[in-house]
Amino acid sequence: MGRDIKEIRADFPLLTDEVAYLDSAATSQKPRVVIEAEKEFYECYNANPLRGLYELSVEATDRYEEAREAVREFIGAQSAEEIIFTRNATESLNLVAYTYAMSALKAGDEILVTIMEHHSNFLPWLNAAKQCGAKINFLECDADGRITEEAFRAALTARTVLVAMTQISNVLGCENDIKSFAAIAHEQGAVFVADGAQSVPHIPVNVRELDVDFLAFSGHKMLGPMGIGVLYGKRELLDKMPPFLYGGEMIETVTRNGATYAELPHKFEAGTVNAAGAYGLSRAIAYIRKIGFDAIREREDILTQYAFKRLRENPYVTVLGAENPAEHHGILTFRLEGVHPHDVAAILDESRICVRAGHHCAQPLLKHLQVPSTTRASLAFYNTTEEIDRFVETLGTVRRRLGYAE
Ligand code: 7TS
Repeated sequence: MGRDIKEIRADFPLLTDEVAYLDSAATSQKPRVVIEAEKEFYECYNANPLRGLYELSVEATDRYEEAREAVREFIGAQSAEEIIFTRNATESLNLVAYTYAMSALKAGDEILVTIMEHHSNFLPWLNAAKQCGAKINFLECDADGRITEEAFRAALTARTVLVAMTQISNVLGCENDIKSFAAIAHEQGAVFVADGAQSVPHIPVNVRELDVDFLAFSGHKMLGPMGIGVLYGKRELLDKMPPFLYGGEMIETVTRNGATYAELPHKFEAGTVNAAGAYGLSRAIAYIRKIGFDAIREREDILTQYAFKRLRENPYVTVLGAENPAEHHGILTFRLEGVHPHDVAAILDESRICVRAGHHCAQPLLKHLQVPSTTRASLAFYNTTEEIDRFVETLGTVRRRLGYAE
């Protein structure tokens, strides 16, 4: 990384020595340039975008559309019309479920999801399947999160209409080979929906290279503001899909008993949009680009390796997933023998160490792995080995504090 970690941390107002923030998989911290971008939008460009003909509204529109172009370039989409702004990955996935899936599914059709999906990439499909009389099939993984090509081929049937799969698991940190799975799904004529919520912030994701039909992700996990998310969709699919939400800004003409709808992407962006959020996201993308994915990956790998090594010093800690730290993308989900994860998180919180405890919105996976609930530390490039030391050392006191001999 070209820049010193101290300098990088100074870009993030909340990253002080007091707090050890180890919950970036839930939401990342924000650099000052992103926080200020939202303020700048409201101070300098605020008007309702896409509506007014006056200069200020045109400027607001320009900032919004520039952000769309920044996202397009970032994920390698062919055209900006394939980038739909939503609130978050959850809304992006629901958009596809309510529009594409509900129009395409017939009774007896099948949707294939993996067992490791976040509830946001499972419940929209379950709901669509129930509404249409379709069936959900599960693709199971092993304890390391691995899914083989053979298992995938075996789970696909002639009736599989759609496959939904995360690129990186928010619990195990493992990466699915989206490119291969999407190609196999296409051979069978199924549409492939990738959940990029945990991958887009950490690895380069190119939708044309992966050849996915849809990709969903959230701005807030990739240094951007909360309340802005993205759905990428292939133009030929988006064109055929009915609108998701109805109202202002998504129409061409409206009569007493009908309407024609706006062109892409506006067909899917009903009501006043989150232009300040989009502007903030474009600044987040610029920040990530400046640091570079090579440097991000290198640093996150070093930190993950270090955290693994230190956690292994504690004989009561079991880390879920692969043995190899490089397969974790900064995600360390663990159990501390004899202690409820909520107690682990509460004790760590007394020392201002932020981790997540519970089921991580992936209950089917925890059930499959036969793990009741866990604690998760998730790292980003801005973390330090000192924070990891503080975390591991405090974790080392938890059992004694709860009355165990060691
Ligand atoms: N998909 C994955 C893989 C996720 O990890 C999350 C959020 C979502 C979808 C939903 O994102 P949202 O921005 O729409 O909420 N994951 C987590 C997590 O692991 N801890 O808190 C939120």
